[in-house]
Amino acid sequence: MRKATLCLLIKENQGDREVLLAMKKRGFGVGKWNGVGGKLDPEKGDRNVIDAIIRETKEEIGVQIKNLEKVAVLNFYFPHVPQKEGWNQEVHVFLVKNWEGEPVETEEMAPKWFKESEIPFKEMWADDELWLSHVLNGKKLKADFVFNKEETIDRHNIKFVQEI
Ligand code: 6OG
Repeated sequence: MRKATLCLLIKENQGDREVLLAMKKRGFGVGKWNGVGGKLDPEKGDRNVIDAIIRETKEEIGVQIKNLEKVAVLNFYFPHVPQKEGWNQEVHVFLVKNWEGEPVETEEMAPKWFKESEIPFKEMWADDELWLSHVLNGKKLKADFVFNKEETIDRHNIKFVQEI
C-alpha cells in the first residue's frame, strides 16, 4: 500500500472550532474538499510520513507546521482499480494546532476555514463523514474503507485506539 498523509489545521474561534479544508484542483480527488496532504515521495526527500506532511503542507498551502498530533491511520481500498494505478492508500492523519504563515491558494489546492458544524460532507470523500468528527473530538482511530465504482463505501471498519 502506498503511504500518504492528510493534515487538518484546527483553530478555536470564540469557542467555536474551525477546520481548514482545501478544494483539490487537480489529480486524485479533484473537486472535493479535503485536508492537505499527498503521497510520501522519497524523491523529494521524504524519509517518513512526518517529512511528507511537513513538505506537502508547505507546498500546497504555504504553511509551516510547528507541531502535529497523529490521530488516525486510514486504509482505502479500490478493488475495481488495478493496483498499479496507486489508488489504494494507507493515509496517516494529523491534527495541527500550531503553524507559521497564512494558508494561501496554490496550483494544487484552494484552502478555506469551516466551522465544525458546517463541514461540507456532501462535497468530500464518503469516508470523511464516518471518521472526521471523531478525530476533531479527540479520538484516535484505525480504519479500513472499501470503495466501489460509484465512489461510495461497500464496507468499513473503525477501531478506536489509545495511541497511534
Ligand atoms: P495525492 O494523490 O494528491 O494524494 N486521500 C483521501 N482522503 C480522504 N478523506 N478520503 C479518501 O478516500 C482518500 N484517499 C486519498 C490522501 C492524495 C491525497 O488524498 C488523500 C492525500 O492527502 C478514498 O498526492
